Amino acid sequence: MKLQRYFFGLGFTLFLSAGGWPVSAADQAIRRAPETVSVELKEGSVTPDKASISNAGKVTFKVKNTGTVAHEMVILKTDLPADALIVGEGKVKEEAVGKVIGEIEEFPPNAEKEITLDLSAGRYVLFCNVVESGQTEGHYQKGMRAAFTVGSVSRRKKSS
Ligand SMILES: [Cu+2]
Repeated sequence: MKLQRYFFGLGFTLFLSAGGWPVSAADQAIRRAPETVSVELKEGSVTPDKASISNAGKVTFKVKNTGTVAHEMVILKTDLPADALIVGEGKVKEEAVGKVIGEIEEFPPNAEKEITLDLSAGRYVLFCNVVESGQTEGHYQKGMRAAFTVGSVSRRKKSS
């Protein structure tokens, strides 16, 4: 029948213009392109190439130590500002200030490590929790920290 063929043709055209098999919004969220965040670690700083990503999901952190001593990177979920984490004996008290989602253990200069994490929307702090022997201040206190945001989380006012 002519009309049936018309509808079949129309349906097929819509199918193609929609990009193939339809997927639910939830599936699309899971399948969003994997995010990659490059991070540079060195004495006094943690520098991600982006401070936020727009959607929750898998994130690969490619972390390079461009400093001259060993560093590590902790990914902590917390609502506290990056520079306001509680410190004891030079170290951030991780369990007291948030939830550790992942960690790249201490690794040497000129090396690169990566970690892939499934991050939910929210605020994070990326920091190094190394304390060199004989030092009272850890790398975190010396500036090795950066805020990182996932999803549409309202901006925190900058403390001045
Ligand atoms: Cu460090």
